[in-house]
Amino acid sequence: MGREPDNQREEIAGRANVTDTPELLAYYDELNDVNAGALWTVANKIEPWEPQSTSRPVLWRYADLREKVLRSVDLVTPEKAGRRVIYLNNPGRTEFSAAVGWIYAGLQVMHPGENATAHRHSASAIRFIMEGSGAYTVVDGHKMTLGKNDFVLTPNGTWHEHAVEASGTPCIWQDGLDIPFVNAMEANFFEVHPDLSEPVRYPVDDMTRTWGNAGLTPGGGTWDKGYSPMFKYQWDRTYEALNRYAGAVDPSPFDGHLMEYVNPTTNGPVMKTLGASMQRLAPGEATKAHRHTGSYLYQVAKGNGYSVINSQRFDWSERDIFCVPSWAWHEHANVSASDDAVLFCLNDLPVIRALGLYREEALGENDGHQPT
Ligand code: GTQ
Repeated sequence: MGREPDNQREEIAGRANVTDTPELLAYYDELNDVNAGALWTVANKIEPWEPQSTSRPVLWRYADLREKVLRSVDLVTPEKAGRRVIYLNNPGRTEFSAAVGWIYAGLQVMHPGENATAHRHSASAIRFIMEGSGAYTVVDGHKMTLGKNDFVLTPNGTWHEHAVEASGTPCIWQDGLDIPFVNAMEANFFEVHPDLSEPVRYPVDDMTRTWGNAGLTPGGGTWDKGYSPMFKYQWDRTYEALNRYAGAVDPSPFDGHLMEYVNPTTNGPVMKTLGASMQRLAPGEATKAHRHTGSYLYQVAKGNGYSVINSQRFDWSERDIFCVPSWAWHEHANVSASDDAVLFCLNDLPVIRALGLYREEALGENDGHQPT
């Protein structure tokens, strides 16, 4: 059971290299009978030389998904579904309903006048708005209007509900949660709000207006929760910040101009488990290949280009989503000669960094590009 066949032996000092014998096989059966096993039968598998992600690099084209997502509106109500979401199912991670690594993601669709009931859970969530107008989310009584490319937090333990105003249009946004991770930690609780909804208790978008003032923070303000009080990061300001940054310093050869969303009270990640960034590639810019630990789910916020992930090329355009599994080589290119390309990225870097597991490597000494 779970035993390495002989061919997983490695002829390297310090690695498991035991030849099966009838006596050993009988011994393994005896160990199995008492819920035990010999380490050398699994060692080379459970201690790989380097991370072995089972996630596949995948591109989810919006052109393929959009019509299917919209069709769910005719098939189920949000009341019956709880949340009407089509999730991204990485073929290597179907067992965990993960898009990549331990990250879940889905596309949630809501029509004007519809709402999803208030709930809270141990998992932390983000929204990234894809299309439509009139959508809003209420997080612990703070109502946030949702516009295209806005980035919104629903930290773990906060009550949240989503809706689209009757005067709005059909809306689609990406949900991203650490559900697979919290389940892996066997720590996931879920509660439906006793009233199915929470009253709005603050002025609309108050958290962004309070905490989102570049370089200025409320005097004497105290915020000691483990997540950012700025629940919504608005696209226009994000894009402006990226452009200011790009005008001030040279791009990184690996990332172009990349900025991380931060908790304004700590300058650290927005939540304890999930981080996010926005990355600008100038017209014609192509990055060099590198790889690092952590799982990454990109959404194209603007522009057209391609990424090469473990030597596989994926061509993308606005609203497409793709993943870079842990330790996969990757590089990005903007194919436009006149327009910039901007990539939103959800990741598990806060966990990787907090646990001391971050590692990074550049490809080769030459020009640093992978063969395709
Ligand atoms: O709205 O918090 O796509 O709990 C999946 C699970 C969204 C949410 C999802 C969830 C949510």
